[in-house]
Amino acid sequence: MDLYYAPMACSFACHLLIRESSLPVNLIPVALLRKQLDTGADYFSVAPKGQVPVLRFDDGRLLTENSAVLQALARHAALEGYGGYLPNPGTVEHDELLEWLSFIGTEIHKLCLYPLFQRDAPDAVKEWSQGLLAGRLQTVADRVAHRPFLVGDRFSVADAYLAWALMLCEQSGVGFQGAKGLDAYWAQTKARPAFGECLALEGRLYKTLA
Ligand SMILES: N[C@@H](CCC(=O)N[C@@H](CS)C(=O)NCC(=O)O)C(=O)O
Repeated sequence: MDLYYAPMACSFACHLLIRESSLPVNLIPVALLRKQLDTGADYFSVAPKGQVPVLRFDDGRLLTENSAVLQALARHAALEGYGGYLPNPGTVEHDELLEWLSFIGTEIHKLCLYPLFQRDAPDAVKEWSQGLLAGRLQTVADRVAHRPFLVGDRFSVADAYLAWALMLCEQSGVGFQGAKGLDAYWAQTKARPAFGECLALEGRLYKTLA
């Protein structure tokens, strides 16, 4: 399997899950602004949406959309003996996992962070999306204020997606917009060895590719 990813982009969540689970996946960096691979190939020729993440299975099938890719990676990790990143369908935890993936994907990622970091977004749009971010971050903070994980009792794909969003807020200087209750959760997420490895690798790559 191949994962197309871009440094510090939302594909960080997939990269993190791959390192957490030791799933053997080739990581293929994309220069997202130029829509180019390091071979010089046009990224649109691989991925018509021009976005990351994209997962390519060994039979050539492509899967896009972070929530779908994260769940597919977690299912493959379980088949390889590294389960637990995705609760079983039909359980309360699975319902809650879908709820949080959707909240992070739509409310935090696309509503707030995407416009905030789009170079061509008008300043008024950036201000508006930053204004909304505080409330969205407070919603996740309320959830994790007294628990180590978003869902159930172990790190899941929802925590991987949230880890990316919080990492971007912190690294960019946007911060947590006054959201209260994230400190313990964020400290233990950042302390995960796989998180540190992803951040170091993507931080280096960002300087050359972005
Ligand atoms: N709906 C997609 C959105 C993915 C997305 O926004 N990816 C961003 C990076 S965080 C991207 O590829 N941006 C480049 C672009 O939109 O042209 C998903 O959930 O995976």
